[in-house]
Amino acid sequence: MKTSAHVTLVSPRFAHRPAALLASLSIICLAQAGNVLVNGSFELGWTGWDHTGETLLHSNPDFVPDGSQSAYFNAYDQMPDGKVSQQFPTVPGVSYTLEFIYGVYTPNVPQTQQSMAILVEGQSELLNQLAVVVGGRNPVPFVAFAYTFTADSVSTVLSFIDNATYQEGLSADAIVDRVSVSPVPEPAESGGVIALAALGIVFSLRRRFAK
Ligand SMILES: [Ca+2]
Repeated sequence: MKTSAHVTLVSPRFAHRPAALLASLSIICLAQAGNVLVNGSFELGWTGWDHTGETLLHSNPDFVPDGSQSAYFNAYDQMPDGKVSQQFPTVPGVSYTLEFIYGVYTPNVPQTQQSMAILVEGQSELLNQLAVVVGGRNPVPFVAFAYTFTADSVSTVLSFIDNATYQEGLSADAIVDRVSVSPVPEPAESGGVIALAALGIVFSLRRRFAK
């Protein structure tokens, strides 16, 4: 199973690094252009998503890193058993980038670490990772995560599963937003860039020999 991951802190450390934030957002925007998920930012409620356990939609701007709604896990100190899933079409053999924002609101116990299980299943299990963050408040320290997986069927299911214990879930709520799954650009597309570069070299050589 070939997977990779990177995380990007969205706030608040980017506050003094606007260029880094811009670069990060540019990458995310490019990836979201080919998003195969429906309603990845939960702006249409649960449309496209299945949800079980302690999950709800939140519209308080403090808990919404993208748009006007987010998926909220384990509110009101309930058992952290929430699961949010979406089934989406895939092309076997094609690699996809999964991106999302995850944060934990800890009003009383800052610095509490929590994790969310990330599961991607086609015919086989394609991705099984724990996204780990440190909670906080004012603002919630949201983190952008990215993983890649390669599809093995025409239909794939992505699931976010609250991984907190009951004790960890007390006074700590998880938030997921801006979820996207986008195909990784084919080599042919990057090949076009290489071809353009080669044309430039040929043009340059012609000019030199023409003198
Ligand atoms: Ca949203």
